[in-house]
Amino acid sequence: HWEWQYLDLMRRIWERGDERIDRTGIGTRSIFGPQLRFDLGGDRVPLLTTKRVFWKAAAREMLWFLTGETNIRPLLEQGVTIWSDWPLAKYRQATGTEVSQQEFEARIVEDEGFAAIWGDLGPVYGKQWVDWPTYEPAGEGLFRQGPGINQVALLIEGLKSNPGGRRHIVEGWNVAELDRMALPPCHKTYQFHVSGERLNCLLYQRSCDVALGLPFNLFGAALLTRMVAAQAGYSPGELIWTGGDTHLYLNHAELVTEQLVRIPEGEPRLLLTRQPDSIFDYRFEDFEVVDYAPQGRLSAPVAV
Ligand code: DHF
Ligand code: TMP
Repeated sequence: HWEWQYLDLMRRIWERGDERIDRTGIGTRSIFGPQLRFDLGGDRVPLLTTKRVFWKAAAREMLWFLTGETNIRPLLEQGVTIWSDWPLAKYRQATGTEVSQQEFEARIVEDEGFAAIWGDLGPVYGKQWVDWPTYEPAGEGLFRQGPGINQVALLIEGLKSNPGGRRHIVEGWNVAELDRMALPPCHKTYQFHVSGERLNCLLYQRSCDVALGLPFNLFGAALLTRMVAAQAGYSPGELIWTGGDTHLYLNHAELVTEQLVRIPEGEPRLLLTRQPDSIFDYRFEDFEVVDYAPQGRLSAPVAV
């Protein structure tokens, strides 16, 4: 079962990872540079069965990236709260108030002006993916903003016109704008590769929270690859995931201990039930996961 790769990674980090102090102050055990491989053929999807993964939130997040949106408001309108902690921390720090997460989220949804100020994550994934900023010379050593670059649209075109290309990349790491992002991108580089009729994807994730982030990131990458393949006219191939600093937070001990005694079972599948004209026209209702009967939910605190 493919999921042993995930569980083995988790065990290896927990038993043999270097203990280190991280940005959040929680502390992690960490290894550098592991890889996971998964075959997306036959509609198979890397969705963990040893705990319930909220794939619907991951799917809505991926669609949100494709809209170019960087404000958490549209996510919250759909009940997706995975990005709330970072704007909330900023708001609490700036105002010195102890607003609850629920109150903060409700205010973002109800108050557009408030959301514009406090709900934005800066130029993160969506912005870089579909509207990477450019600059044009405007004379006298000055520059003005040029038209944004839609990397995802160019990717689809490139895959169709030049299957042998070695430059099929979507990049989130805009060095010049990192300091304006709430979090610099973790799943920062997606490279695609055509092999016969099949489309492979390699995701490089510079930093990976194996217990909370990785299950979402694997599903997200699989969904993106499926949409790109469908739009460029290929069948889904292999998903290869590579991590940089790949870690478990020390306060995830309970989750790790419980998950490592569970046995993977079943083979969930992801169906794309409609073929829209463009990759930007997918709707949440176009995705269906079948044969997913995971073991119970395992929750753990997220390090902010
Ligand atoms: N920071 C850290 N420390 N780890 C992350 O995984 C992470 N992920 C981010 C932003 N910053 C991060 C964006 N993605 C959850 C999952 C993904 C995610 C953020 C949070 C999460 O809390 N998952 C829980 C609850 C899911 C839910 O209620 O929908 C889980 O049990 O999977
Ligand atoms: P860092 O920016 O200091 O590396 O912290 C980011 C943390 O968030 C780190 O634990 C990795 C985790 N993360 C994921 O694992 N997946 C994600 O998609 C995101 C956004 C973050």
